[in-house]
Amino acid sequence: MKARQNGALVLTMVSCLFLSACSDNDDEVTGLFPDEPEPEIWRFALEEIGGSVQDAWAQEFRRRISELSEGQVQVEIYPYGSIGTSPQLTQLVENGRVHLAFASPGHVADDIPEAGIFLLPFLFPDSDEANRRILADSELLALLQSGWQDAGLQLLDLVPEGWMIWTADRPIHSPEDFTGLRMRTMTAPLQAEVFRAWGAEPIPMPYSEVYDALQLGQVDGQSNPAFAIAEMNFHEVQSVMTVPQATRFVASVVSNRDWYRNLDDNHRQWLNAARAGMPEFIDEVQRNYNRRRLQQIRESGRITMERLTDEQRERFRDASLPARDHFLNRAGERGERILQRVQSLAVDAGAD
Ligand code: 6CS
Repeated sequence: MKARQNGALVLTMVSCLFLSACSDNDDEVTGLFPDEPEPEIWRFALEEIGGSVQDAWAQEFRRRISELSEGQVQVEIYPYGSIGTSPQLTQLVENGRVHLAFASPGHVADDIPEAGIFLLPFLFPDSDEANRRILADSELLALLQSGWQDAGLQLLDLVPEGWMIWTADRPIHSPEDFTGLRMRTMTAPLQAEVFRAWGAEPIPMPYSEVYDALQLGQVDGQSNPAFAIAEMNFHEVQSVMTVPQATRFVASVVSNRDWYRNLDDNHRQWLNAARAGMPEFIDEVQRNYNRRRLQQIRESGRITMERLTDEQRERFRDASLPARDHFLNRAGERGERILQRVQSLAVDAGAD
């Protein structure tokens, strides 16, 4: 996103005080005739702009809910920039002003320490298929659900968005290369701890401010999946992209916990039916988006691309281990069970 567009995004976020002013909605209209029930509106806030992985998930969910409920439930989607930053969106769900939202661990782990599991590098397996099975594991989901519920949220889905790729103003082949590098991180302290363990100086900031900060030299690098780097145009203001294959970006779809509990049978059934099959749908979408946009970035010729060797990855893996202690300190006994469960599933995946 160009600096000018970014400025406009921040401006919209500040000036858009009324939820209804910035939604997009082209659903089938019901309730025009006196014997038809008024449609129920579910507000759904995204941490990403239109055309993103989160947007694809929300658009598909909206289509499914409208079809299943025959227009009785309409989903209003609020793309990033129309309401607030990620932590503000989570707060809006917690206090019931928004029904549904995306909540990425990189932000929400501040509130929900258990979410920090997704920020730990070199923990989840390299295989996409094995990873999908881990994200669907019922024992793991039950442990995570308790963490989300403690924060007043219902965890509805985990959404894979692709491998995180580092972009920077220099090559990064070893933890030493991070020395003195000001790395933009998401706002949860654990993400900062990961980059600190690698030797970088972490600078937490909202997504909407990253392009300008990179362009103005306030930070030297950032980390995000390829589709996000392309749609936010970070590659225009960076020199080197490094694929470490260290951390996958996994977002959560959340609702207000009490709103979910109080749904009547019909509405809960529609919600659950709409979610069925979404993991397969979105995994295919994210793989296409990431492949296509990485190709576009390559063709732009604006940035060099590098992939770490197995030996280089091993050094980053070893250097990242102190971050696991930070996770355990914050997430406590439940965090330990979550870590053990993921480790045992990852070992099983390796044995396949
Ligand atoms: O870097 C971030 O803050 C954001 N990145 C993505 C891919 N999604 C949402 C998140 O807030």
